[in-house]
Amino acid sequence: MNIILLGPPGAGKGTQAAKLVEERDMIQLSTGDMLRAARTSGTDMGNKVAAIMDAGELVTDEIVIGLIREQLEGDKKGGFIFDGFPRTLAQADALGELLKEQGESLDAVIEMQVEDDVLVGRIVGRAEEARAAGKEARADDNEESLKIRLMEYYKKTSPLIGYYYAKGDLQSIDGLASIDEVAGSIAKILG
Ligand code: B4P
Repeated sequence: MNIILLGPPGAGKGTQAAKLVEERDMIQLSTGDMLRAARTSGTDMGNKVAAIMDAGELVTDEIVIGLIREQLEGDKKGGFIFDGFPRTLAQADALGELLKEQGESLDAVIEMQVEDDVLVGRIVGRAEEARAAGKEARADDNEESLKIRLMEYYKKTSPLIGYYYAKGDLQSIDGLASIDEVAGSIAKILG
């Protein structure tokens, strides 16, 4: 089973993907995590990526599609959870092609709906929690970068809702509920 978790920053995509990995032996492909790993590599690509992410903008399609392509060639276990990918129409088209090349298909696109003011509260809350624990907060977890992340989402990612709806793949759920309730809604879709 291959699924996409779609939603604005802080919608809980990473949180739910981690639960699915535990419960269903699926593979989480989080482009956010891959890019955060790349930025610590000290390479030219890593430095370029760091500046884009900290500003809250989207990294280029070419880089992100390349990262996903590499992962699809490995072990597939219980299937892939695409967490934070695709984020543009070009990425969605590329994913369709990549899955076809692997003889795979998409089983569901789950849109997690959460209002903007709640997203701001979650992201700022995560940054405060990290600092309280003596850790460094994510460089893009601040109100200024979040404004840009939300603008990027509405401009470049939200068109994917119509794209997958037209293909008959879209399922929308309430992402405002508790983490366990959201997990329950996803479980109902996946069966
Ligand atoms: P990501 O790492 O994908 O992060 P995100 O969208 O901010 O978070 P997510 O929705 O996973 O929320 P989470 O579960 O963490 O992207 C970061 C950056 O990477 C992007 O801005 C971009 O620059 C770059 N990037 C990534 N993918 C890209 C792509 N495909 N193309 C181009 N650029 C790309 O949850 C957030 C918080 O909410 C947590 O504290 C969590 O505990 C809390 N929470 C979650 N669910 C909750 C619930 N139900 N109730 C209460 N709190 C909840």
